[in-house]
Amino acid sequence: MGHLQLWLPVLAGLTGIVAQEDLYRKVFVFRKDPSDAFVVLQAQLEQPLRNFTVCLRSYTDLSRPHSLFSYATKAQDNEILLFKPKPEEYRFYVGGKFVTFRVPEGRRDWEHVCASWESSTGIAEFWLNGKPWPRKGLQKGYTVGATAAILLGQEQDSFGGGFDLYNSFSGELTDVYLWDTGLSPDKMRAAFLSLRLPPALLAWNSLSYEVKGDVVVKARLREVLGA
Ligand SMILES: *[C@@H]1O[C@H](CO)[C@@H](O)[C@H](O)[C@H]1NC(C)=O
Ligand SMILES: [Ca+2]
Repeated sequence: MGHLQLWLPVLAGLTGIVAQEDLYRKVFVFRKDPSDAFVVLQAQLEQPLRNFTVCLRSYTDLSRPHSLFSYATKAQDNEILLFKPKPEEYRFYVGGKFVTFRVPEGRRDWEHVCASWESSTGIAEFWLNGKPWPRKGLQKGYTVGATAAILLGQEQDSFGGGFDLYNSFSGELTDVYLWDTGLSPDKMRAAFLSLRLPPALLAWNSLSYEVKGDVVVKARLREVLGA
């Protein structure tokens, strides 16, 4: 189980006891499809974001649309969103706008994604299994709000709610990180390879989270570096 701390969340409406835990070699199993379950993540955000990187690893056999990472503010439900409308496409939203990254249809294996964004240029990077895709751009000059509801498993259409069960995630998620910087190519590779990473706003090895509904923390069944 590792190191466990209990503290009270500050986010109104998402109350309860939050565990802070080292989830090394563990996964969240979202057991149902469709599902109303989700996991609330607590990040230490002190100021709006002008740069960020989000990374995670997922394993699913879903072919319907599903959300991977949903960061909503009161002003914008799709403030940061990683969404997979179909197996061969990722959508990366910043401030309600999105760019699309077409990917080979998965081999039904673990997929590692990192998406980063930089306000000064609007450049969005998308890395799949340690490899960068052609960069795109959106929302130059935008600032991502710091007061956020950050959820795994559901796509928010309002702050902390407004779920469509047919956009829910079903399967396994692990290695979730959020940084307030754009990661260097070396660190993007390190995230894919599960190597040492810079301090993060959300880090899998000290994750403050709260499970809501049918989500189970389990050990990994095998190594996840499938690519
Ligand atoms: C965001 O990234 C740009 C480009 O790397 C950098 O110049 C800027 O200082 C960063 N801003 C913040 C607030 O971290
Ligand atoms: Ca939404």
